[in-house]
Amino acid sequence: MIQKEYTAEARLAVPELGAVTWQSPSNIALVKYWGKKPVQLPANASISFTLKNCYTSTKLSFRKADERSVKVFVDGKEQSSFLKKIETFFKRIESYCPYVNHYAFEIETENTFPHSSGIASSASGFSALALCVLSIERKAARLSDADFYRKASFLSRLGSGSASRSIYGPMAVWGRHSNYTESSNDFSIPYHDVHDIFKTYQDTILLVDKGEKKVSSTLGHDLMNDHPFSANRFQQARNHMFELQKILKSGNILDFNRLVEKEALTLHAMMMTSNPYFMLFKPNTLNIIQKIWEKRESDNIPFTITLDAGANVHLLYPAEYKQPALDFIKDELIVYCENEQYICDEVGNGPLLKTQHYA
Ligand code: 2P0
Repeated sequence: MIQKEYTAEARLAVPELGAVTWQSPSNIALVKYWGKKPVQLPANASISFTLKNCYTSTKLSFRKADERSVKVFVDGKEQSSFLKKIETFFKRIESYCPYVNHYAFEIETENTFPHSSGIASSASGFSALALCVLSIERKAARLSDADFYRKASFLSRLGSGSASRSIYGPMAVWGRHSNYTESSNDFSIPYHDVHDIFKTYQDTILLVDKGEKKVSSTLGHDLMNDHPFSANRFQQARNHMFELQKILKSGNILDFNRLVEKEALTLHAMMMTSNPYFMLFKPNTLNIIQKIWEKRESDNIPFTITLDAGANVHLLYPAEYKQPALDFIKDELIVYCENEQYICDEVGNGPLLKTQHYA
């Protein structure tokens, strides 16, 4: 279904040429999106921390042309391997942004985090690209800021579901949930009803395995369609969204830890029990989790782990525990990280417009 409110006029006076650069962050889900319906609609609502240091910078240059063409440069080198996903994105958005059919595009993109590090680059990458594309429309259509970000989230979702959440900081909710006013399956909304402690949260990402994933997230989502536990899982996620709302407001870290870890382990349990089953955990994923749980017990530090669709462990904690956390990582966890690598990140405020010019 084409939704009229997201559709630009076909005869919009968009610029002849120009270039725009956006910086957009990755995010880490606390209640996970795992399972979807066509096109890019979530089976359950999800909520995430927007990150600060892990981001994609994308410059989109455009010049009017008879038909669309796209070139992609990653770290300055032309890369055709991303073209298929990007073309699918343009195909999905062309009914909402008809002007994309009449430009020659050049996309220059780079990430602050290492390539193939297992950090979700589709979230930062597609949100940055969607923001660039929509910037072409913004002036001509006189979009308000609120409408601009909402449509950017809508378009990002069509590139990658989790990308819709990267548009807003410090937290974002994607998917309709009766307890979250104005939440929608079509786009994310910013979430601010959060105790100050959670606004200081650190996310240190322990890189266990930087290799290419054996099973893509898109396939993992598909496997939820015939999953024997899917109905229970989606109900659990809905309940978790309800419970987390109260926890975020109250600042109860112990309840936060229990819920966030249950979500992470359930995500991977779904993978291990789908048909065909698969496992993204590595031995060092478990080694790290065990060590963190022991440390939490012995030193009474409120560490929490969460996981994305991969082997890396996200260690979450309030900023006041940064030094003990970094000491602990250096002393005890780094041995389990590939090439001793980890990334220090924290909750951030969302995308930034870096440059723009139009003619
Ligand atoms: C999430 N993940 O909520 C979940 C948890 C990974 C684990 O969304 O097919 O790249 O592009 O919509 O968004 C990763 O899946 O999937 C993901 P598509 P996406 O962040």
